[in-house]
Amino acid sequence: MGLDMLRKTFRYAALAAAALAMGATANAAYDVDILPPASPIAQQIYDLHWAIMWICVGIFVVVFGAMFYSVFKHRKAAGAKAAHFHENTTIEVIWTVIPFLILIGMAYPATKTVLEMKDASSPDLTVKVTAFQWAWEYDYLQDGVKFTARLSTPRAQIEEWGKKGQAKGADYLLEVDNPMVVPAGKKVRLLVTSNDVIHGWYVPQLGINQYGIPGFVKDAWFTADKPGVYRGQCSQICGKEHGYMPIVVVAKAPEEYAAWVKEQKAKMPAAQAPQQVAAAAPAAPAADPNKKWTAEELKAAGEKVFAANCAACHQATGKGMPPAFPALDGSKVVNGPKAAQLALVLNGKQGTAMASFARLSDSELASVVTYTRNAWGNKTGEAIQPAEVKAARK
Ligand code: HEC
Ligand SMILES: [Cu+2]
Repeated sequence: MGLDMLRKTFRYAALAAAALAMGATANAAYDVDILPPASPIAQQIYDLHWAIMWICVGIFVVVFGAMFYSVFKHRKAAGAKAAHFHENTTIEVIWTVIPFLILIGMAYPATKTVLEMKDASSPDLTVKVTAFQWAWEYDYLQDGVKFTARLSTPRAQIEEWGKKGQAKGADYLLEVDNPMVVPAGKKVRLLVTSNDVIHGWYVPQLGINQYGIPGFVKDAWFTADKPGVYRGQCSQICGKEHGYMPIVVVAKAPEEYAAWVKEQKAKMPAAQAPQQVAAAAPAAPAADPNKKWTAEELKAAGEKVFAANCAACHQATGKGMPPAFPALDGSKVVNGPKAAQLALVLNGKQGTAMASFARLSDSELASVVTYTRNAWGNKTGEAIQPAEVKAARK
């Protein structure tokens, strides 16, 4: 009788395990799983996730099986008599040692992965990632490429300002204007920091979720297994646009990556003309705030700065998206005294989406302000010099 019962219990347990296993396969078909890993660390995390999941399932089956069996076997209705005993050293040792071994068995591979995650040594390239409310800046330290990535889907489309049900792709909150591009198969080290509050650089398929903390530089690394597009988001609640600072990493074949770097570099000098010319000039140029730029130089550079930093809200046409984002074309502020406009761009406006742009360099700010004062229908004819920006910062 007892043996028979035991056999039955085992049969049920086996059935339950089979049902669970089937559930797991069905889940894979319905995409109930963590995202497919695309880097060695992500692969390890994925494997750990499932290995530990199955250990838990095993423990569940054994513990609940034993409980169920005992309750059923020793039920009063079947005439069971309770045994009276206190303490059983053997069983106490067993139920201490077995869980201990299980824990070690899980902690050992998990610790190995954590240590490997933190080993960002000997990378093939290093990218400094700076978080802002609400964008990411990527600075390729070796390749000399630097840009900002922002959500590219217009607000009007996200919030369906026009007609309801506007077409939106599946990734409409996971698209950026300038994705981070990396060579596939190479070890990329990230130096993650922040300019304002705590953010998190989180790309699940690459196995990274790294805090960006103001005043600290944290490192992380990944190697994208193969070319592809990997998406993520800021993982720390960092303010009201937290949900709108996606991350897109595009892994390309190394040759394509090299071509991309070349292309980016060709774009860079224009955007940074005043700054770079200053850096190239002989006598302590960076310290020479009196260098004057022509209005044309400033406007040309300003257009690029505007496209990278302002156009998402104020639009390339300068028409903005009223009422949320005012037009700069014809704006009273832009056509008014330049000091007031500069102060607004430098300090932002509390409580609105117009953030402080003090992080831009003096020459970037000078050029973008000059540009807006002389673009579209605005014709102030006034240029603003980096030296004026520098003075206004104080
Ligand atoms: C995240 C969206 C956003 C970005 C990016 C942005 N702005 Fe603004 N900007 C605003 C909003 C919103 C206002 C209106 C603030 C208010 O309520 O007064 C504004 C106002 C302004 C105004 C005053 C316009 C007026 O007529 O009142 C100027 C000038 C301006 N922004 C310049 C810039 C410049 C230059 C940049 C790029 C360096 C920039 N903005 C980037 C959202 C943005
Ligand atoms: Cu953030």
